[in-house]
Amino acid sequence: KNGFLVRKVVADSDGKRTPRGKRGWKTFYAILKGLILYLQKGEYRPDKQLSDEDLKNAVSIHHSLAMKASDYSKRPNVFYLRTADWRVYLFQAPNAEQMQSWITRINTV
Ligand code: I3P
Repeated sequence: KNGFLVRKVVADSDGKRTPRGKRGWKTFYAILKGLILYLQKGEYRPDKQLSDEDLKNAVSIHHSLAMKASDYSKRPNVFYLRTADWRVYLFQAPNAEQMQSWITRINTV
């Protein structure tokens, strides 16, 4: 599954609160391949290669959990992703249908 997602990093590994200055919303083109969610920066082209920075932003979704962020009301269509090493991200999908589709895909790999 692919598509645009806007990401906010809430907690780093071990659940440590992400420091100020690194908590802003950023748009990525997300590519879910196997157990990795790749987050590609910049303009989308179908044939574009992942940069070193993109690879650093990749998230392992093995033993992760995605769920609707019902407690987050500043933006619509936002879901949480909690990874096995207790990183926490918020992702904003373009619409409710896309949000549900990402949640289902992430939770059923
Ligand atoms: C963050 C940015 C986020 C905001 C976050 C800020 O600043 O303004 O949009 O989250 O607030 O820390 P920076 O880009 O300097 O990291 P919201 O959009 O959810 O308000 P937070 O620290 O309360 O999460």
